[in-house]
Amino acid sequence: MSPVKIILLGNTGVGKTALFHSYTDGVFPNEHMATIGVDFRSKVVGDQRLQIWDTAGQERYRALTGNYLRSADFVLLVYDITNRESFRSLTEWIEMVRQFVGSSGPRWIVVGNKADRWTHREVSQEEAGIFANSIGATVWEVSAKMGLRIADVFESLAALATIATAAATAAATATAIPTPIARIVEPPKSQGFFSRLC
Ligand SMILES: Nc1nc2c(ncn2[C@@H]2O[C@H](COP(=O)(O)OP(=O)(O)O)[C@@H](O)[C@H]2O)c(=O)[nH]1
Ligand SMILES: [Mg+2]
Repeated sequence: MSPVKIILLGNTGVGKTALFHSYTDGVFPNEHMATIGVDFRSKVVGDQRLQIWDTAGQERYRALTGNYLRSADFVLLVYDITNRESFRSLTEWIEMVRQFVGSSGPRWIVVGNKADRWTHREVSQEEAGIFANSIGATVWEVSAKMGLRIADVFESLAALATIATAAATAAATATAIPTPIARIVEPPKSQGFFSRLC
């Protein structure tokens, strides 16, 4: 089965690399590790293999990131709940993706990171919900640092991918059925084998 391709996008410093390591290694990286270009890891969840791509938010890497967007199944739009600018930038990230993939783009998931710092919150859950709704996305508040809801986010994507695969298989089967049925119900020809026996 082909992997479910998931790409993390968002401004530098929102915690994409921390989310990536928190989920794939189960540890929160102690030091800020500058991401160069892109990095990916795979993880098996149930019957799905997730391929998760971490990207650098710097302007100069955006063109590079674009090459990885066309085959993405899901884009995680990551912002920092304590940084309004990172939330505001999500519309620019969406625009950037659309430039590469057009309107038939990937499914969006809005992820507000650093929920452990909720006392410094600059983005309310309500506005994040309204924004996510406007782009047909689900929304999560997580903390890479505390490991809060990180696995839930990725497992929900595996579940969505399983549903999508089942729906695609059902659709393919449904279109394959009419031909044999049409042959079975076809009335026997009068000049056939049986009519000659009589
Ligand atoms: N308090 C808190 N800090 C975080 C969290 N996730 C990441 N950070 C910190 O935010 C900074 C930027 O994280 P990084 O993963 O490098 O961000 P990236 O540029 O989006 O990849 C680092 O100092 C991280 O330790 C979190 O959930 N809570
Ligand atoms: Mg990074």
